[in-house]
Amino acid sequence: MKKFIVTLLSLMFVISGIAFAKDYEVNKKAGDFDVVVSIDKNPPAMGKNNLTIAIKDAAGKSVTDATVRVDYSMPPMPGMPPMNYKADADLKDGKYTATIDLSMAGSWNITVKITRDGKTSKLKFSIDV
Ligand SMILES: [Cu+2]
Repeated sequence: MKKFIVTLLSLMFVISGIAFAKDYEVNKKAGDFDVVVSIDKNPPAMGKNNLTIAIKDAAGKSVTDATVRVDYSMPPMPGMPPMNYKADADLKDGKYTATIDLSMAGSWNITVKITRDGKTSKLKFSIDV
């Protein structure tokens, strides 16, 4: 009986582990683009978080010829100056990837800037760390 409970518990652990492993996902428009931003930590955590940014144009075609940058910032708090960082995204397997390093717990504002043909479109969201 004890063995059965242990098996059951470890099985539950595995199942919840799988449910937890799903990326944090933001699905939004940036200008005419449909953008899906996935973060490999869910919820996003202090330290390094890897972002994958999938971009589609109005026709539903993957965009791979853009320049993508991620700006991330924390608004000023008492005793802390405003923090602003940027990360350039690289194209990998048809998607853009960037790593952000969150140095502090709290609310962070993320802006994804997509530049193509001299025009920049932005997408904004915030995360709680
Ligand atoms: Cu802060």
